[in-house]
Amino acid sequence: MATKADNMNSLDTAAGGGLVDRRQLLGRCFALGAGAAASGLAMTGQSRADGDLAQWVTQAGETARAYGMPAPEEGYVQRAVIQLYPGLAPEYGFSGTPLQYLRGSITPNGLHFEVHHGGRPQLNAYDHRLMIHGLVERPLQFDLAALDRYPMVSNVHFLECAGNSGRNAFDSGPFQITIDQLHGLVSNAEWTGVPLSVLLDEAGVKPEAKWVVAIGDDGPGMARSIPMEKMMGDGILALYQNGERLRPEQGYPMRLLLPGYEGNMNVKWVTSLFVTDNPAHTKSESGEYSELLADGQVAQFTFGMGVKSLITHPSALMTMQGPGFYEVSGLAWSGAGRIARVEVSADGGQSWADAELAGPVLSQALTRFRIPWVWNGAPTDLLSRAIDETGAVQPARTAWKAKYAPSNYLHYNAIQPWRITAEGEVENVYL
Ligand SMILES: Nc1nc2c(c(=O)[nH]1)N[C@H]1C(S)=C(S)[C@@H](COP(=O)(O)O)O[C@H]1N2
Ligand SMILES: [Mo]
Repeated sequence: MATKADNMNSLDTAAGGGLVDRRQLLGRCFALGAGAAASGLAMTGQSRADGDLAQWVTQAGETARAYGMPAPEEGYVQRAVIQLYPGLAPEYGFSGTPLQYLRGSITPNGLHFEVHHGGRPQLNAYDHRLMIHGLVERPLQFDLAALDRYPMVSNVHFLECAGNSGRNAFDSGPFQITIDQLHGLVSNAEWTGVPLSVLLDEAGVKPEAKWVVAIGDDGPGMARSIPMEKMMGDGILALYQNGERLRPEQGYPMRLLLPGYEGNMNVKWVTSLFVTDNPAHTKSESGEYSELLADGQVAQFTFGMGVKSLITHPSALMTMQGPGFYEVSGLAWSGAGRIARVEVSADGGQSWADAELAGPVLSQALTRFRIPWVWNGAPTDLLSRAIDETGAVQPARTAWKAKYAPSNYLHYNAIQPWRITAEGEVENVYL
């Protein structure tokens, strides 16, 4: 059998720093497992060094259970809970998806990120109503039972908070925190629900109606004005998340799902859709979610999230297991459509190679990318850069910063470099 050195060091590189074309891996021996002869027999239940069978193969196992849970060994895979004002307002906070532990593209429901401005309301789903009123022929009211009879669609889409990754905008950084804390306010789910066009058509939108003001049934009264074209286009009244009912954290029993639009417009626990001819300029859209630009102007309605990618593996505060083979893996997405390409650099941006995209590549959805890498043990910087189907390219941090006033941290989508030190530590850096 070929040795580790024969195999991994003789690969032609796809770009500098040891990036490899995936096709070259066919038939190669990775030599990452432990030799059975050298390390002794595995201590599984069936084959133990002492010849005894373990208890779990000689006795009946656990019975079937009504709702499944992850294995106890995986119990550490949890959201990173962050409270902005712990003593003062514990309900204003969020929890980040642990991207460092996930290797696919769908976010399990228990790990979908949360942002609550006033905490998760303790509402009763059976009493909950959605009202469509304002500039309509027939004001309508729906409960969950009525909505369950409507035709539905199922689409996979990412959701990202406008403030995600915002800590990287601060010059007081780069902060050495794990990726769930830095970039965890993005998740991806299959959302099932009733197209908003079906409900609005039934109410009969008047010709002069151009906007819909959506309000949630929680304390802070999240209210956002949404263009009628978006509502009538691909907007969904989501009732299900990855096949089961929405989680309470995600707006149970019903929320808006506006593909590609900044998180806060996806109003949770939605109770009112007020049809108007003008935007309402609510607090959420006049101050809270508007970006101060470099020239002193304010961008008020920045609905779509930019093209973005992150290497999740390896990522900040991980420790490499020594030189040799790794798969660099991450996520890319764009509010404007499909991801066309993700380029990865293993030499600080001097050279780039295309990563493989895990298909099907869906519009406005997280897309997993992967590329083989042989790390030679020397310090280097790993970067990824996404390009979407409209041709938009993920910017470098300096280009992103140049667009905005120094205080802005919203819509941060710049390239994230991870520094690999000689000791194999992974650090957050600004390039
Ligand atoms: N009613 C209501 N809707 C809301 C919020 C809220 O606090 N109340 N938070 C918004 C914000 S800022 C974001 S980023 C998304 C987060 O959705 P998630 O918690 O399901 O991930 O919900 C949005 N919808
Ligand atoms: Mo948000």
